[in-house]
Amino acid sequence: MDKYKHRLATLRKEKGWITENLYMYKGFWHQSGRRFSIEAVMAIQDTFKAHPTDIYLATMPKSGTTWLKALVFALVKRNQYKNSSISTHPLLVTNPHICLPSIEAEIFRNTPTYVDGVSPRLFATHIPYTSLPQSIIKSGCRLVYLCRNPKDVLVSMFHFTNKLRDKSLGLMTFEEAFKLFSKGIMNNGPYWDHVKVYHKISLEHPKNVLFLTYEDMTIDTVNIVKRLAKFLGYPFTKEEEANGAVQEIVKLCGFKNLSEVNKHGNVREGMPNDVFFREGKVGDWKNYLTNEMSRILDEITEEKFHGLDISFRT
Ligand code: PAP
Repeated sequence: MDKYKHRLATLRKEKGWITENLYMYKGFWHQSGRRFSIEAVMAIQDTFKAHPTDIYLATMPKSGTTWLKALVFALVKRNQYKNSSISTHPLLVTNPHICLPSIEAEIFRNTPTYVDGVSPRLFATHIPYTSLPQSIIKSGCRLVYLCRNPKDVLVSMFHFTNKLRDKSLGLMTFEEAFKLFSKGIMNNGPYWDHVKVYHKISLEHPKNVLFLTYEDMTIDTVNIVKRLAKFLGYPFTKEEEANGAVQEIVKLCGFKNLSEVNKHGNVREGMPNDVFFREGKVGDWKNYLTNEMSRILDEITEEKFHGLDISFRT
């Protein structure tokens, strides 16, 4: 990580959420000195090599990453765990972030899991499309992008931040979170730019990039899971559908089940399993945003997404 430290001095800096500062790199804000950081992005660009059979899940933080990781892991590995006793399924004993790692965390391990990974290798990332290593872009692999209503992302990130924030920074107020978010300042943000680039790529490469929303996944879970399975090359057979295999995966990966499994323990030191499970609902923002805050975010969203077919069901 230290190898990239000297580059930070030349970058624009802003107030951070979980960490003291965020740095602007290739049009996006990144924290420093830990996983999911500017150093991770640089190290990945330098060393990571994608395989054409890889599957990537890309999200802005707090857009449903944990849920999507669970669903994709369960879908792709369903035959592997078909005959094991149901209680030994990894998702019943382990956090989805362990089952399906993020490259920004793996890159700093002594032996990253992807070194000997069986095909297809499954990875997640919060890295903006424009900063992904060329090998991911050019390898022809499949990528699922999941986005969520910005107001719920803001609220979710606000809570996550106050659970994990450096103690020296004190608690963040919601007003502070709102101000930073609406200026685009958040790790991997601006939110709108992150979404827009992946949306554009999904239109240009529909066979390689699938664009989903958390809201559709919540409202229409079974159909979205079937669509996801087909896109990834693991469609459900008629027999599986008749036997309730889709519903089984939906239940296994549902908020109720995963939040129960992850009540205790840690993903790693300082990162409790339960920090990824809060409400799991669409529209919790109504409990936090004033009318004025809501109006401002609506205006920004309308302006940024103008002419694009990006909307969030309620
Ligand atoms: P990450 O990007 O840091 O990995 P991510 O999983 O995207 O976090 O965000 C957590 C959000 O997903 C939480 O939303 P909330 O704060 O509004 O409640 C969390 O509750 C929600 N979440 C986690 N697992 C599920 C699930 N199985 N179904 C629906 N929502 C979920």
